[in-house]
Amino acid sequence: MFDGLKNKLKNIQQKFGHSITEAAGPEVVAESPGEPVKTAPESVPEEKPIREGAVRVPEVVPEPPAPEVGKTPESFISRVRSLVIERELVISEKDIEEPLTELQMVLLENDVALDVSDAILAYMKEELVGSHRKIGTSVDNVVALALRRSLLRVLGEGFDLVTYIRNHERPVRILVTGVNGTGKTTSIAKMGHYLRENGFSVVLGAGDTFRAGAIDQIDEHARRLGIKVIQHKEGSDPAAVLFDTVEYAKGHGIDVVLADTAGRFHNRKNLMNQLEKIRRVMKPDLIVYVDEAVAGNDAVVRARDFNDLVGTDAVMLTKADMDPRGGAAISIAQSIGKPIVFLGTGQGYDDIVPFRPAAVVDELLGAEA
Ligand SMILES: Nc1nc2c(ncn2[C@@H]2O[C@H](COP(=O)(O)OP(=O)(O)O)[C@@H](O)[C@H]2O)c(=O)[nH]1
Ligand SMILES: [Mg+2]
Repeated sequence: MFDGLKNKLKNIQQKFGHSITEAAGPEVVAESPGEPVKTAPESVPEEKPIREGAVRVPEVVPEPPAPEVGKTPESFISRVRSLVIERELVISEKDIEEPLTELQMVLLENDVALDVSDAILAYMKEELVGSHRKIGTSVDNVVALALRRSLLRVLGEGFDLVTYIRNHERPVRILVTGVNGTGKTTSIAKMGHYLRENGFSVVLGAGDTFRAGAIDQIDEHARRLGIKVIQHKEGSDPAAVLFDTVEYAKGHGIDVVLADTAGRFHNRKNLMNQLEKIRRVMKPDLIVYVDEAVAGNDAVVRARDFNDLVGTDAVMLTKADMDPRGGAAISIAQSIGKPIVFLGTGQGYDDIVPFRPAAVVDELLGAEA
């Protein structure tokens, strides 16, 4: 997932590190390179391989290191010093101008929306420009932490569907919207499976009545999962099917209604009118907009469009498993101001991951939680 962007971000972080280290000069590397080493080995943190994004907690002072065979304490200390900021590090905007421009290029090349890339750059400046006093933290870690925080700010909070349902009156009515082929019906099946595993009962509504194949498709998913589906004939009014689905849920004490819809109609205006009618009739508690991560910026533009026209409460991004760029996943929440609820990560029913911003950033920066 997002491998292309991940590798580019690794390079960019190194560039930030170089630019900052160069600008800061010998101060960062050592207090005074020629001077005898004042610090005794006992007080120097143990050297650990520094991984991008791994933030060393300064308070944890490990056991004094046993000098390695064949290595003098001096060479050990100087190696540690080269990784550690020994005193206050002051970063000016000019110091990071070049890597910032490169970062923006990388973000745009990977389909991050322009306004979101601007926001990330502004956050990076906010995080980095100024003075840092982080004894025991390497320049690389200052950069990694800044990038981590900047990305977290644009990713938003996510949306915990299980908690939402727990705190909500039943049945919870979830309407799924989005254009054709993005994975709506598959995602409904996955959500049904996920919710049942979390202890909720579910009924599906076959609201894509535009073609017979769509009804057969959701019916087949429901059969395989052993979930009830309410369906009418091809060409019937989807609002009526979904009304019946809600009535069924009420009558049978079902916790959640998952309502499928058509992604296309005779024309766009008709589709929007149809969705508007469904909304009036079934009164959804949540409208989940589905789009595919691989569509990149197109997904962001469409999401904005659907949000403006029929409303959206949360977004599910499918096909994240096929997306090397990650631009839509990074941009969509900030662009439309609505959280991502799930990522679709494959074609199996288990390939659904609740969207946890911290986990996505860990994935992007190759770090542990
Ligand atoms: N690789 C991958 N394929 C997916 C994912 N979600 C859906 N698909 C596939 O996308 C295609 C279209 O899905 P469908 O549910 O019919 O889309 P709909 O027209 O929006 O209802 C199907 O072949 C699905 O198996 C996903 O997360 N990853
Ligand atoms: Mg469908």
